[in-house]
Amino acid sequence: MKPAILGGEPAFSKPQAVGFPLVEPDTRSRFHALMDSAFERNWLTNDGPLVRQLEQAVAELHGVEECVSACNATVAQMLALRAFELGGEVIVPSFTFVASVHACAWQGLTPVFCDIRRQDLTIDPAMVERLISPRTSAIVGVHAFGNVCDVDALEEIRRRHRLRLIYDAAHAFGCSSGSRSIGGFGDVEFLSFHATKFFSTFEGGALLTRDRHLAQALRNLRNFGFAGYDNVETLGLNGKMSEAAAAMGLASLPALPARRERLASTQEAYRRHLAGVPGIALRPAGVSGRSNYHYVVVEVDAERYGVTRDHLVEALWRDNVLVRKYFYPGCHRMPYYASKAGPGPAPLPVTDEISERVLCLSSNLEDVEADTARIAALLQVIHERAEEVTRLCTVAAG
Ligand code: T4K
Repeated sequence: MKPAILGGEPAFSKPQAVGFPLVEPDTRSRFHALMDSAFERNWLTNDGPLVRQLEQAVAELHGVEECVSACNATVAQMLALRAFELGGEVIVPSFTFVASVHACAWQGLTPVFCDIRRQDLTIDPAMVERLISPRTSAIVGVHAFGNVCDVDALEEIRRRHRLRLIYDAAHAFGCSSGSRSIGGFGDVEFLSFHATKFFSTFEGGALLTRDRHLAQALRNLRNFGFAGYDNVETLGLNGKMSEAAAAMGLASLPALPARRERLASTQEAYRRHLAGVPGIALRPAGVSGRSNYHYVVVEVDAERYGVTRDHLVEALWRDNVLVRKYFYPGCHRMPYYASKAGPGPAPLPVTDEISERVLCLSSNLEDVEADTARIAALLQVIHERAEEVTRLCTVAAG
């Protein structure tokens, strides 16, 4: 096999994406039937029956009392932060999708960046403790790649310091910590139903909580702050999910168990095929408990592998393997946050190191066994011809 960067034909004729929508033939027909029902009712949004049905299904799936849907996870997080009327500082990991931090900044809160733990890439409770100041009002933990945070340690810190605790569960649909499902941890957790997620409603998200009063406040906030007709009690926004989005969700739900199984076997196949490639380590999924196996995360040890993570990404893209550098750079290194006045964040050595080394592999493969073998073979040849690959990448970069 000759990688495309060395002059070979691309290993894949079609792009192999990291995230991908789940649209089985049955999903389409269910979606169309549900949309027909919405058209017949002539009810397309504003807390419609499909939205309610989806909320109930997602709540039951996670064993939690309340599910409040939203138009996406970013807005869901903003609603949660607003519901608690937070001010001051929020402790948030830098190693996350930038939305987790932006949602805080949009609420006028100051994000205080925290490092992650090497073993599961989730927020480091020991450092959270050190970052708490008199201005701290909340902690946002991120269940990165479906690994659930150290919820017990964070709960203990939150109680002792009387803080709010919010979990970004954008990656963690159906995941657990031991035998405890996500959904009931902290004050509230929020999911993303973006098209590239394990479970999708095109765009969408939801807040899960055990607190009935909080759920009602969130429902009011997502509907412009209305508490009944003509009665605006709070500064709300439009965070509603449409019936079309809910129809997509309801149509997709039955396919989830098979999707999870397929993703689990994809991880397993990658593990087997990548085992012999020097300097490439598949990060374990489900460190905390049950996983949805949606993200296949690989760590590149450039010294042993011979090619840097960035050059590897460049080479794989030439072969139509559209791997992604989730999450690079750490949010604290993004120009918007790095340019903020002030002393700057505390050193975040694990975030800095990990964000230079990880990448997510394609998991939308037609033939799991053959395609993971082909991607692993590409990685092996790129390693064997490291010098040439590096030279060609460097030349291309100018
Ligand atoms: N917190 C965390 C930890 C998150 O990861 C995210 C979002 C959020 C919060 C916020 O959630 P939302 O507000 O979005 O609900 C993507 C997603 O847009 C974003 O939702 C996701 N995380 C993030 C990790 O990935 P991009 O800019 O990298 O996506 P994009 O357009 O490059 O697509 C990724 C791959 O998926 C491509 O290779 C193409 C493929 N794809 C994409 C779409 C949209 C498809 O095959 N079909 C599609 O329809 O951000």
